[in-house]
Amino acid sequence: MTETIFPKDFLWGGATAANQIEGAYNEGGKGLSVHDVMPDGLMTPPVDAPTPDNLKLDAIKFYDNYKEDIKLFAEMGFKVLRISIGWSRIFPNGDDLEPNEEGLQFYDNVFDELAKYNIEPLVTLSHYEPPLNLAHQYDGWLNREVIGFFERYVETVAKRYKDKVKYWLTFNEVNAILSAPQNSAIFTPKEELSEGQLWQAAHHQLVASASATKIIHEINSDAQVGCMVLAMPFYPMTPNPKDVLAVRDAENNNNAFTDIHVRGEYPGYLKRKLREMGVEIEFGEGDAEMLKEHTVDFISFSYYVSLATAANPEEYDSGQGNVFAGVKNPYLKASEWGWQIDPEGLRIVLNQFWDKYQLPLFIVENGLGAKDELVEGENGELTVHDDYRIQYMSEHLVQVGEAIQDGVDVMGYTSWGPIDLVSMSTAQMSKRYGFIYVDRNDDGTGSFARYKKDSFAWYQNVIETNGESLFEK
Ligand code: BGP
Repeated sequence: MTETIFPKDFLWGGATAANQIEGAYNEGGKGLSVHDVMPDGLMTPPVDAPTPDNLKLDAIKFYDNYKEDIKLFAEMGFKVLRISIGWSRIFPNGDDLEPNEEGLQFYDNVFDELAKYNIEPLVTLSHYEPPLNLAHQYDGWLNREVIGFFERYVETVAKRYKDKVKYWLTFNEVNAILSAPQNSAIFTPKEELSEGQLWQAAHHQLVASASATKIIHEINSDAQVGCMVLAMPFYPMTPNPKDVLAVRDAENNNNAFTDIHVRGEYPGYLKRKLREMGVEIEFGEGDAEMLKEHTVDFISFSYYVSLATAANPEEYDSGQGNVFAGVKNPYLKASEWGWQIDPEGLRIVLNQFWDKYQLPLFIVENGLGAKDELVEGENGELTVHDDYRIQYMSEHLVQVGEAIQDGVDVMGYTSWGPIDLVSMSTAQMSKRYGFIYVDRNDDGTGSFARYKKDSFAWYQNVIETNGESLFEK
């Protein structure tokens, strides 16, 4: 192939999470995870026990259909598939002493299936699905003891999959713990939590992330471990320096997490913020050394929206994201769920990360949640004409190409939900991201059959041409 903008070993693929695709919530020895009792995602508080209206209990039945689904990913030419390991499949209660062999076997099967097609797994250790028991017995990551349970889980899977998995991510969107603590098994309502408690829980995850990095590196020195943050550029509403400072403040809330993962210590602006809030983080023995000595190999992030902000945000309309909100940007259009669409924002974020850290970057989530209509195609097959999704993704990928030309080191791109899955924040099926349509509706009806959308062939062509098709007029 002639020289292309995207590097020749660029990792093209898609990204998923166990609780949003697998289903089989009580099969194979799996324990309940927090989303098994969150029938409305983040919209309403968790309930006591699984209820039939919770679409995640069956999700899209990847647990049963993984071979068929991986075959479709291979047909698109995927080089990588991001999955998460359901922690409660391996340690049903989180605090068990021994792992569940059936759960371990399931991921062995998935990795073996991927290997058949030379698809690299990219594995998230914790994607918003900690065992429910950790919420009930410990209030999740608020409790330092959970670090030890997580380490046991990480050691188990890192050993088991040593020869099958090279790329690992520790916590999905680790910075989101401040906004959506229930995803970290903290069921005390957010209104009742102090800033100090939220940052202490974040500290526990940061230490656990460094410890996971250490464990994985010790078990396999070729493995690469990345942090995963929810990335989002903020823009000032005006050139007023006060608004520009408000942007720095908003961005630093996210930057703190990458700074600690990459530089191994709390940055000055965070120390100051905590001091001014009267918060003193309790560092356990060895925490500072753990953070310092076990930094990450690369940075991965999700990117869906940018937000604007101002020194006086209450004077403007608010903008949306699934876990963060800000001021609405008058220059951007929004998705049907109100998320503002900003392809250039992706180039900006890539450049910001690269300028700050000079570490390889991996875009591990990006995509458009939209309502799709299943229609009859030219040859009588069922399909979706999702030109809106193709447009969204082309525009974003072109900006990735721009960033690469700016000199940014980008390892890969995994679009969110390459196959329709259950939404994290709203728990809907109708918020579809996939290249593959799954016949399942918000009321739970549907055959679970898979159909290729127009975007399927489009992405296949993008991968086949290593991105060059994006630039053809
Ligand atoms: C990210 C999560 C994913 C995913 C995505 C889309 O924050 O890491 O799990 O779901 O957002 O959000 P939603 O599913 O709410 O549309």
